[in-house]
Amino acid sequence: MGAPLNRPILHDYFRSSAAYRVRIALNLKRVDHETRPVDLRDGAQRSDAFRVLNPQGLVPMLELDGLRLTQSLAIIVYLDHKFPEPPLMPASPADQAHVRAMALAIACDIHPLNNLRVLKYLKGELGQPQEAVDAWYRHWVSEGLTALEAMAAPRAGRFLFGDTPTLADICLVPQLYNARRFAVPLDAFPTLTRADANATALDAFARAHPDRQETSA
Ligand SMILES: N[C@@H](CCC(=O)N[C@@H](CS)C(=O)NCC(=O)O)C(=O)O
Repeated sequence: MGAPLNRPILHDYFRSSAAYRVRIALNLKRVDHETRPVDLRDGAQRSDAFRVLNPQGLVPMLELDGLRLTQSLAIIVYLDHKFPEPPLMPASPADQAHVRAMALAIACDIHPLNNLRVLKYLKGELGQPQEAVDAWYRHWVSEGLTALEAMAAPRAGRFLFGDTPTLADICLVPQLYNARRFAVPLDAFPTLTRADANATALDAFARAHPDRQETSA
């Protein structure tokens, strides 16, 4: 049976950190939704059927309000407008710029360099050994997190900015999950690991964890 009319549909992959961000936001906003897994290991994201939904061939993709929303940050900003509580951004434009800068430091400057298709290209077409691919991953994550630690530290509280979770924490938690999978040392990032620990203690973040998804394997 199909989803009830107007029930949002998240096209998701349990280990995708961009999809993980959207799962967190949907949970924080308490948006009831259906999940449709797209198995990136099988290349399902590149199928013609999926490219009709997202021409980029990437997850996440959210069907909501008759829209086909793509790009995790665009999706989350849309959710934040449509479901204002709890807000994912601080009130003042200056604080918003700071939170957005931290989120973008992850989503634009760390994550794209380490995406599945980038790592596969390094190993496949460019013939790099697995150790080189792992070194590439760790290099860009460590460099990016070092900058993020310096950005966040002066104004962090329990979370990356202040004492409530924002868009920046929504990007941080999946990125640190990934960093741990690739054994990136995190000792030099006390602000980031504190925010991560406080966020993952929240039910909305915990339920979005890859190991808690039905299709995780
Ligand atoms: N900037 C995009 C990134 C989306 C993205 O890279 N998704 C990855 C999973 S985290 C994906 O679908 N990869 C498929 C592939 O590399 O073939 C967003 O934030 O939504």
